[in-house]
Amino acid sequence: MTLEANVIQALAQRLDDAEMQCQDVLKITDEHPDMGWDDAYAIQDALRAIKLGRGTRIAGLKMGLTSHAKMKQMGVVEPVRGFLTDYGQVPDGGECDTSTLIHPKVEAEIAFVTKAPLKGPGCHIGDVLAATDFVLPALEVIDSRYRDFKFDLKSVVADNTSAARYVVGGRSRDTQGLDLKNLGVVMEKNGKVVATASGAAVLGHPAQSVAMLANMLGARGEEIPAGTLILTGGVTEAVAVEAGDNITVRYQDLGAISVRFV
Ligand code: 0L1
Ligand code: MG
Repeated sequence: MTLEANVIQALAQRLDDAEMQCQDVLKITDEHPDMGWDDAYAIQDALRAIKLGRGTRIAGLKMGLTSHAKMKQMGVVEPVRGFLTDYGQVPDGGECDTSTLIHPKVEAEIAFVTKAPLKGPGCHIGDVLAATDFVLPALEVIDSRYRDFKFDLKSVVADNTSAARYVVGGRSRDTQGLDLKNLGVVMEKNGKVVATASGAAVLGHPAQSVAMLANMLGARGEEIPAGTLILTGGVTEAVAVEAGDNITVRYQDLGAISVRFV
């Protein structure tokens, strides 16, 4: 760690204020170019503690930057992880209020809900599938608190990986008989197809993302508890949205989910 505890706390407070006041800020590595990954996750932990302190509940976990192409582009060897909040949930078919966001973008994702704890190191796809209760179609609304979405990876980790809102719904399915790797996804914006993908876009198989999360947490002596909702990362690119847009994502074998931006 290179940052003092009071600096970590102040940076977390700055990011929470930016989110709560919908006011963008400059990426924090401009001020702290030598901060490390431990500092970045310590700021994310402090951000979580600030939210918990005012009564927010943690509703799940997320992985970000899980496509190999995006990781290569960003020069990282590992995806990033963050957390989901209770206030971030938008019902399937519901409205997402853009006045509470800075510059939202949507990503189609596949969500897992666990029925048994998962702990790394050594966690693999087989462990994940055995510990999965069901999978759900999901849509994440990301909203970087950094001006113009301009950040580096350490800044984005501190900013809870741009987590903002999410929708889960559609048809929940047991993973038995479901080909998650080849599961097709079509995203429509205002009735026009804007992105298509398959589950393999996430680390070759979306369960690999959950395994990686368990291994990342395992390195800290933590685990994924039973009953955890996990967003595994975008299968599609992130698509910018504004008030008036309707997003529908259709999933092979998992139904469809939609959200309207107001
Ligand atoms: O959920 C994600 O994949 C987002 C990770 C953070 C990077 C971004 O905001 O695009
Ligand atoms: Mg995402």
